[in-house]
Amino acid sequence: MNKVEATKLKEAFDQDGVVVIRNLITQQQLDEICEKAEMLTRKLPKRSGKFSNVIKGLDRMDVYFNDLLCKGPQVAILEMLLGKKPEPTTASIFTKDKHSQEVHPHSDAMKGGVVWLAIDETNIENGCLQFLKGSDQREAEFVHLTASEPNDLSCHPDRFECAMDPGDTVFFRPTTVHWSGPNHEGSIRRGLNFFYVGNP
Ligand SMILES: O=C(O)CCC(=O)C(=O)O
Repeated sequence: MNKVEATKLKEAFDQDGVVVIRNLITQQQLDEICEKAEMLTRKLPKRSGKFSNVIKGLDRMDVYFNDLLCKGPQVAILEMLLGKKPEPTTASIFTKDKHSQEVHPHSDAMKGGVVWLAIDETNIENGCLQFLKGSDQREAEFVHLTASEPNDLSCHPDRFECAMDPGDTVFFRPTTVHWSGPNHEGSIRRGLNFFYVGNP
């Protein structure tokens, strides 16, 4: 990314609290990430119920994910966007292959940044991420939202539907309201999520 592109990206991030970079990670890297994640998650006991499709702490289970969290290509970009060094918290995988696995509108934390890497193609049909642009600058208005309670923001004028191809990566402030709807298709929709919110 050259200086002009970086400046434009930072301007968009400062205005909207969310930006997408297309094709940040190659298919070869994605295949490696998938293989490592599958090896780890296969060993874990099966869970059921709300958010059992989310596996946090991959960085503590395997040094590969810790390296990715601390030294992956997203880190320098996030540093440029935030204007300071990101403080790594955890890496998680969000798998969605069922209608019921929707995540309602919420914010994650008060400071830092979040990076979400698309492993599979994601669109409105299989429950892509959606955002309210600029909501990070209106925290008080959205403070009541929680991921476990439905709140219909589908007609909100600032809604941004974040359809992505594998390797595309979205950067957002934890206070930018976001959610993901049901997976109507049943096709697998995985995202690797890197939190940089310090010690929340
Ligand atoms: O991957 C998803 O569906 C939701 C991700 C999310 O809500 C988050 O990163 O806080």
